[in-house]
Amino acid sequence: MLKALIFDVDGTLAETEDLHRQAFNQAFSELGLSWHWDSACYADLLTVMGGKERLAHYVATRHGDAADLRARMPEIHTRKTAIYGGLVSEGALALRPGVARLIAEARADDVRLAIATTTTRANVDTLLAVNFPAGDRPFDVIASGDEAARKKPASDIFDLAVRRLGIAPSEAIAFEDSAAGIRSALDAGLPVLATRSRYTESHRLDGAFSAVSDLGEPGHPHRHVFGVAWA
Ligand code: XBP
Ligand code: MG
Repeated sequence: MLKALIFDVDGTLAETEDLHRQAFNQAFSELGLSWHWDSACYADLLTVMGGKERLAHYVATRHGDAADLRARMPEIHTRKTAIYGGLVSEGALALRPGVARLIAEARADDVRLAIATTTTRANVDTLLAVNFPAGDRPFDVIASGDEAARKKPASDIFDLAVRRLGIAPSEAIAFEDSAAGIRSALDAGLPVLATRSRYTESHRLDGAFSAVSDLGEPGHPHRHVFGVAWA
């Protein structure tokens, strides 16, 4: 019996990655760094999950892992996160098609809702704040960022979400947009429904039991779009 839906955030709940990219570039500029990540560069860097880890990978592979640059990474990522929060709030970043509908229907059927994401809790809270009223946040469980010892594709963050839900992985469905996220959810024992996003168009979705362009597919009653009746 389906007891919970577990959502990834970036690329799944909302198309956030280009705002992350813009926030990184604005932080670089404000901190006097001449770096600029265009879309193609960022798509390549997105193979590394986690903004801090992505930054470290960039410095190590493009700047010889220079000690002075490595020492500045916490400052850069903190500034980036602050800028990203402003961009999401200002732009009132909307949820992807069908997400709000599915969340409302799950709640109506007492199917619990959780988040399992690599991004920071601050970023999750900002996205939820612009999409749900303060007193009516739909997620029972939020597992995010550094709560997991290992970032996706390791299963840690989905394992944590399942533990906090107090259910068996087979009693939930995970929603993901990236190959690394699908791997993470599968290794946590979760069936996965994939919804490719702008930066994961080229990703292989091996292992997902279904892949749709987005959750707003017209004409698919939610109970059957996944081939899984939920109650
Ligand atoms: C996607 C990520 C995150 C974001 C950047 O997370 O890998 O690192 O790209 O956010 P998910 P941070 O798809 O699991 O939601 O800079 O806060 O890491
Ligand atoms: Mg994602």
